[in-house]
Amino acid sequence: MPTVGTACQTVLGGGCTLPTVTSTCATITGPGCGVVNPVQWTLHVTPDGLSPSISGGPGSIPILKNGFSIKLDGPVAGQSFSYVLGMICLNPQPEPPTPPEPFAMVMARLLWQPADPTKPSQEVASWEIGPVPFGDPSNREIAPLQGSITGLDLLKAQPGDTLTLELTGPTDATGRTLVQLLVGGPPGSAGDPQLMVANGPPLSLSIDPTAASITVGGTQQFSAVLRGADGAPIPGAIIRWSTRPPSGSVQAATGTVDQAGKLAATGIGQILVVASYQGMEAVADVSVLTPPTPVPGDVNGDGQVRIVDALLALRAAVGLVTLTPEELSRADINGNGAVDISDAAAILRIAVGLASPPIKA
Ligand SMILES: [Ca+2]
Ligand SMILES: [Ca+2]
Repeated sequence: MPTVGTACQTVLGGGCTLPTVTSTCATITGPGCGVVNPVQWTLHVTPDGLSPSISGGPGSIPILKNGFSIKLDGPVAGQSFSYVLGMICLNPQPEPPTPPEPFAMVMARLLWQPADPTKPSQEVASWEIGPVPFGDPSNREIAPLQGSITGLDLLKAQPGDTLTLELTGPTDATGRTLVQLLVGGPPGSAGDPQLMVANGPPLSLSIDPTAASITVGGTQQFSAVLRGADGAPIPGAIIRWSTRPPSGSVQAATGTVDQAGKLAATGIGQILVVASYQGMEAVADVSVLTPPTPVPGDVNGDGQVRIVDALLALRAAVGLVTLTPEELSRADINGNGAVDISDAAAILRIAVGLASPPIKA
């Protein structure tokens, strides 16, 4: 199992195309390629909650008891997480006590609420943040407070579960909050409080089948399985499906894959079907071929003209079965647009070797 990059990805299977540069995390694909990624989620704290991306302008919100939540869209592997929170101390006091007391401590809790209402909310971590130093509110002195917590296990978290960061701050004698949280601003700035969750055990993604050959107009169902470090499947992962052309000079096929993993091919060539999960990919290589030339008399389309084809035509001629347009085309030997007794007889003669099949344009 080659490892690519610095603990970026571990490659499973023989079909992976390795990048030439291995110093950075690169996209690794290939037919049947399974890529293992240590998943990492960066969640940004916004006034409305946790978000994978930042929205809104910079601002600050008072911390009294604030809950910032996000609904997970997939399982999260987690053994540790780190946090960076930009805190502002509202300093209403004329002078801090001497020596300064760490008066502005903030309690933080990370809660996991399963979507299943019968399962209780679990506290996965709790810690104290601070002391938030005194600052001049007009200067907005920001204390970026950071740390990490280990021992989380969110591997069993499922899509639809909720992760909540709860911050509780102190108040002064009048009940006014003493600490604000700076939110908004560019990623990585002091105004971008964030949690990095799920720097945990690797997951792997596999696709089945890893290669397929279908004809234009045909479909192929694919499935993808996410596995944990122990190899056990993790149900409920939301896999994204897409296609892309193969690398190289081969002809690219056309087709679309739906979000249930079913490919519908519309043009001949090669096409890659890609299952994606949190930056991981598993890729299948698909050949899209021209449909075989229909053989006149081969009503059931198995490639041979046999007595069973004649019987099928006979049953269609007397109205016992209804043929598909393709079957009808192959059964209509005399080309009159319908299946009749004479077609059945002609097919029978072909089947027993008394006649040769007509050449059909
Ligand atoms: Ca046949
Ligand atoms: Ca006919």
